[in-house]
Amino acid sequence: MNTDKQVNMMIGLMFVGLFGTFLYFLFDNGFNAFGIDFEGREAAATVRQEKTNVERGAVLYSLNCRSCHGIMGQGALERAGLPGLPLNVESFRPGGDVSEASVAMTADRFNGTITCGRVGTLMPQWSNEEDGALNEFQIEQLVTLITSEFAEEGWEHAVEEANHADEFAPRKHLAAAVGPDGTTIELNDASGLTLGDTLRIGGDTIDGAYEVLVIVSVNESTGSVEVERGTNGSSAPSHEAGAEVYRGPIVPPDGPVLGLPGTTPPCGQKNAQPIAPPGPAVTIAVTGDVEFTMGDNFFDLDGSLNPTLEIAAGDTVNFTVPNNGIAIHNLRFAGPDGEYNTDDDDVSDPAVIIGGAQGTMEFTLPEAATFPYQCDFHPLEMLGEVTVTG
Ligand code: HEC
Ligand SMILES: [Cu+2]
Repeated sequence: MNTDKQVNMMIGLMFVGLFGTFLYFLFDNGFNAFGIDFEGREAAATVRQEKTNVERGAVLYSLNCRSCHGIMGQGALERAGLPGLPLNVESFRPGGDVSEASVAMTADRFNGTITCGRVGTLMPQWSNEEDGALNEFQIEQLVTLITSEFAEEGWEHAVEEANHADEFAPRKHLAAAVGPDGTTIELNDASGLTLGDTLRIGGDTIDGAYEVLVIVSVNESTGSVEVERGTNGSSAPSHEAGAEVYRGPIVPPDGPVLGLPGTTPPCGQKNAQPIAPPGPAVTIAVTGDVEFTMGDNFFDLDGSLNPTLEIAAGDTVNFTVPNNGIAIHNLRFAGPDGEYNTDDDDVSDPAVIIGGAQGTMEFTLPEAATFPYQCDFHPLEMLGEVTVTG
């Protein structure tokens, strides 16, 4: 080999080496060129870590939180009467017009709420340091489930966990279809059922609504089970043959409310204050454009809390309902039938108003009536009456 050839080869090898280093640099740091978007090693590791945390958060959620916040994390939107607020909410996670700053604030606040609980509500403290069941990493995983860009996958995982926990062994399914009014369901196997317990049909996926049924009587030899339909805040649609039947959802505890007077609330918080206005509610006649403010947790019309609203029959009232609080609220009129969640309800638009946002509701009723109003998320604290005068 002559010297020229050797030099050329050296130069060649040097280029190969440099190019290799360059490729490794790209691999390590990521690049976005020629229509190729490669994340880089570190970014990929961060994504993996976050997805793992979301998944762990979903498992923890299913074990500890779904009794109050629902199988799908949608609280009272999922099933009337669930005491927990919706946590599976788009405005809690990045995307759309939700800024990173607002997600960071949500994450911070929720970390505090989960750690210390919320005085005056059923939300307990979870931190080990406050005698709760979770350590700080687990609390962070739950916050990540709610506020991650991968939250949707996380909530799907939470539903799978719940379904797995609630399925019978061996599994049960409807042996025949049942309509909305049917009070007997036919099961492939009716063994091992307890009178008074609940069953669930539906909710196999995150998009599926579900019904909760109470077991009234069981005929094990035929597989027929007499049930009460559409209980626990659910409604009763028809179900197809083959639909899986799960154990009913875990019942939320009805107490204790955190930090009642005479107890020591966690994290040095103040005791819960009674928020119901003293004495009978004030009656206020409203007409035209009305600002009906919501706080944590009360309605407020010009300084009167949870007032009785008097409206003339046939009059149109345009309510604006700003949420000046931090928790989610809404406004729902039961309508002339006096029952919530029926066709004649009026509900604010949007039906979930987050802190700082506002909703609207137009109301007209041609005839006289008296019925209650409430916030779906705080039905024991945010409630009052509407009198439509003829
Ligand atoms: C005993 C019922 C109950 C359980 C169990 C429960 N929560 Fe709650 N949680 C509530 C209630 C009630 C509220 C709403 C308080 C209010 O009205 O402001 C709440 C509020 C919250 C909030 C604040 C939401 C907001 O918009 O301000 C977060 C976050 C939360 N819970 C997370 C969790 C997590 C995570 C778990 C499981 C580790 C859990 N909760 C278990 C009842 C519960
Ligand atoms: Cu409310």
